[in-house]
Amino acid sequence: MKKVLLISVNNEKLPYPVAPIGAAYIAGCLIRAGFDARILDLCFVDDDFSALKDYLAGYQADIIGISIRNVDNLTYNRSIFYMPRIRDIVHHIKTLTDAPIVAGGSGFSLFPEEILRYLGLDLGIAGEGEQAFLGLVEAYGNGGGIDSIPNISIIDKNGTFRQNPISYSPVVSLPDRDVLNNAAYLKFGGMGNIQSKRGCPFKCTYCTYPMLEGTRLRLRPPEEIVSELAQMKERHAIDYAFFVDDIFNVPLGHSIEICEGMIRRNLRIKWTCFATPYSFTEELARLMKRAGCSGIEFGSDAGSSLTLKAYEKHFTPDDIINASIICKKIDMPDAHYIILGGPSENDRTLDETFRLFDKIKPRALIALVGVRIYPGTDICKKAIEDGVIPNGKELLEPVFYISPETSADLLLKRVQAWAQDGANRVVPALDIRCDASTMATIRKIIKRGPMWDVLR
Ligand code: B12
Ligand code: SF4
Repeated sequence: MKKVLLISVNNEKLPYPVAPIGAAYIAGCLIRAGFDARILDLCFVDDDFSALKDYLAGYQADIIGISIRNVDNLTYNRSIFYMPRIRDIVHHIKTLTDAPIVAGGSGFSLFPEEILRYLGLDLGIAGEGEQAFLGLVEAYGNGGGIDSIPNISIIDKNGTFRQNPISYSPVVSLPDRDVLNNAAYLKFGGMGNIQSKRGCPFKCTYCTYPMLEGTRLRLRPPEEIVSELAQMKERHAIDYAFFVDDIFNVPLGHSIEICEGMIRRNLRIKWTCFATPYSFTEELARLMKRAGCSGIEFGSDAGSSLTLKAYEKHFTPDDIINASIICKKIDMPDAHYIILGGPSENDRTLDETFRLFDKIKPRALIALVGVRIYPGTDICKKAIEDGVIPNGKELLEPVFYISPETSADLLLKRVQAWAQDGANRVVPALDIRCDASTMATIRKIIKRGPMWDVLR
């Protein structure tokens, strides 16, 4: 039987360690097809090289998959670029085995060519990995060709990069959680992760999610999701979950059905999710609360209608106010992510944004400064037009868009002054209320779940 080793290289522990559910999806698919698939998770190991050496000495894998979730931490001014460590890991694996190495994961999918070249690899899978990796494993050793397998990224013998067309499977399968170290994630403040759908139909200018998951929503049956949650609790003692959907509350009917199913089964699992203020209703909020939701993270982005339009958001400042009023009314903790300094941002739009969030006073306000620029996004084109980056700029190492109508210095000064003024304001770019020692203290108070809940 062919042996496949998936190596999850992510070891970021902030805001909490995140279990490699993507690799678990791939493992599930391979195991169901009759292969021996395992995960080596480097999140909690002290020494990457010895962990690799020990594991590969005991498990002679025929194919190795590297799961690359994060390229960088998306934080202007406090940027962490994770790739150099991943390159060292790949180089080390090559000294231990001749097995072919295939790269994949969300980070990889955003930069397939750049990452293959950076890591010195010639094979990867961009986007969803289940079907493509299964096809590749089946082809390997049987002399089968891989040209017709979707999503494959290759650097050929002449050094030319080729990307097979990206396809999104109509049905989302199930991850295999037996191959995950669930207990360690729960111990260190993490949660179980679950996906109720894939895809996002919106087209916000900076966002990579529709590129990763497609623009068409692929919904899983609500009953299946509820059963998966029940199994997570019974089999793996997971009592806190995060819906990793791009947006939980779209489409509304699907999220309502999931909550109703959770209430019927009386799961007693706490959970959180990302939501949009668009079409957020009191009925849904109440059901979410009854179903165990302990806090909602809204991707609100800005309080100024001009900035929201510039991001091509699908909602207005009134929708944000409405969502916040609903949360207050039913006592649901709400965190709003805002992105300061995007296209058309100036002193006036900043004032509008600050004013709106001063008025609604959410439990937490997480303010990102600057917009991480990714290839293929509209903001990348805008950044070139506005002269923020030259055409052809390499973007693997993080580069941020800051509106030419303001400047990084000015922006940071204003944000600093504003953030001091409210205990609910978190600014990663300035280490305000989210530096490592504050996070460690909060983690002692909040055993699991998002740490912003502690802010008042
Ligand atoms: C939910 C989420 C979060 C939640 C996670 C909650 C939880 N408990 O799981 C929270 C809010 C905590 C979070 C935090 C962060 N996140 Co986040 N997050 C996401 C999101 C929306 C979904 C991730 C997910 O679970 N997807 C579902 C799984 C099934 O998909 P997947 O992992 O991509 O796996 C598929 C493929 O990639 C592939 N695949 C995966 N592994 C492998 C391996 C091989 C060999 C192959 C062939 C294929 C393959 O197949 C899988 C199945 O189809 C993504 C965006 C997105 N839509 O993907 C961002 C995303 C992953 N996050 C990102 C980042 C950067 C972060 C943070 C660093 C931000 C920060 N500063 O806090 C932290 C890091 C946290 C950590 N400890 O690692 C980036 C990563 C890219 C980058 N720029 O580096 C993404 C892509 C968003 C973006 N900007 O584009 N995140
Ligand atoms: S920001 Fe949210 S709503 Fe907009 S495209 Fe991305 S995931 Fe979809």
